[in-house]
Amino acid sequence: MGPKKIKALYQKLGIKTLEDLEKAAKKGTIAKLSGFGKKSEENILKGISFVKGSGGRFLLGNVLPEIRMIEERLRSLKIVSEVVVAGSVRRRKETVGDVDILAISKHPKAVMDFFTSMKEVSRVYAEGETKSMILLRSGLRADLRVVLKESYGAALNYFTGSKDHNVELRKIALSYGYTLNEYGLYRKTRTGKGEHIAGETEEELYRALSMDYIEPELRERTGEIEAAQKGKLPKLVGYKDLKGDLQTQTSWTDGADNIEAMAYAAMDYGLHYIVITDHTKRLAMTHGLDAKRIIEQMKEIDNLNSKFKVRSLKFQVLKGTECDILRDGSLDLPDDILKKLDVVGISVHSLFNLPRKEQTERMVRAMKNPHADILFHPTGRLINRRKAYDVDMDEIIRTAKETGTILEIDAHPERLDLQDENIRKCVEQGVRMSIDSDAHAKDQFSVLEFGIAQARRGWATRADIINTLPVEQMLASLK
Ligand code: DGT
Ligand code: CA
Ligand code: CA
Ligand code: ZN
Repeated sequence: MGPKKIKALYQKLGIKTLEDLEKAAKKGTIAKLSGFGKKSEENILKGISFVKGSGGRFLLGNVLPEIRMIEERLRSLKIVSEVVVAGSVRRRKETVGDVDILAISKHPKAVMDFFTSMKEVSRVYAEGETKSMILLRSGLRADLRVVLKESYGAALNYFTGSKDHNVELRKIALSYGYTLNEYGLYRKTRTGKGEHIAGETEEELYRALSMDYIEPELRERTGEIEAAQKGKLPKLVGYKDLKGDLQTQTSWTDGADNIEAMAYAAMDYGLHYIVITDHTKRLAMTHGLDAKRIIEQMKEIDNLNSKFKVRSLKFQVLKGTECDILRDGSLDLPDDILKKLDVVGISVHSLFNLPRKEQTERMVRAMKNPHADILFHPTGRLINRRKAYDVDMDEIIRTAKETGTILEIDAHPERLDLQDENIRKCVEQGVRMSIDSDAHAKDQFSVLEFGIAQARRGWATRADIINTLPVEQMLASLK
């Protein structure tokens, strides 16, 4: 809903909370307001049930900083020789149910006391010798298990999951006459718990099961075990492989910082180039750029690049746009302007509810524009908040292949769009992607990590991601 509708709901019906909104929509009072109808009431109810259905899972990007702080603090204890966060966090799943921490220590009681009395703890559900469970003030639940060195790999493997991955590994162990549990891999014997085969490290565990090591991001039981048995796992794009960022916004529109500040922040982050992609005029609330202002912006970028040269800084700012796709699939800037830009990103920011066929045709037409280089956040979903727009993704991926349009993996923790399943399809069909921060401020480049994680979950290698390339090669790989 836009500001006008929100204002009407607040002023005319006194709606302040999600509950108020749901009650009013169910009673049918919203449909009677001017500017609303039966359809908008239905959409409101659909939206509410979607939010409620997200089941209280936390966005990885929102909780990882706190998790890392706790991890670091445990690691710094002398009595702890190793600590790692397992579970869905280690698999870098986009949302997290709870946190599963493992530590090696010979003094479990002292570690548990430390853990349960941290300042972030709001409740202690259980404190034991080997396992404790707490609730953090942030609402997140965390479990800590203390294990012995000899079963560390087996425990790590077990508590990293996914459950489906574990179940399959156990079956394979059985087929070799072994048993696998969180203490280790054992050969069955007639008496006792069996002969210990492996368990101190995950690497030796996978080796003992005759397969290659499987990265945590792949452990979702989607073919990774078969690939590991055949030695056919991809070499995943690495967390330090990005050389540039192809989507950033500045104070020219709705960003917080100017171009120069964004450039220096990107340099500090270790990048070699960024593309400035401010919004276009259709997005009036962001003060989107028209042809005249984008030409001014290009001059500013030229000047900045000259300044960098004088200072012998090997960093380049590229000219770009996040150009709105209009209702009919035409673009919000004329072709003679798009032609002058280094990188043209296109995105849907309006009419999310078009029928599937119309939405698909609209996007396909936009992708066919010879200047349209990258389709930004291709599905428009916001995790836990908004579903993807109804669009035929197979058709979008086919069109990307046909036209040479890059599909973006927007790394914003709430977007992660493309998501893993679609990334995997792109990888299989040879459609290349970019991983971009969509930064709106200079401290937001760090979200790139989440885009890379999502790419890895989608089996992407370096070759699948164009901004792993140096700037000239990246540009040469665009339409
Ligand atoms: P979450 O917390 O919902 O984001 O997802 P996970 O994967 O962290 O799941 P969680 O916290 O319930 O359990 C952590 C890991 O422990 C899970 O990934 C695999 C393992 N695990 C939990 N329950 C079972 C089970 O019943 N069987 C097997 N084989 N493994 C399990
Ligand atoms: Ca978990
Ligand atoms: Ca758990
Ligand atoms: Zn923006």
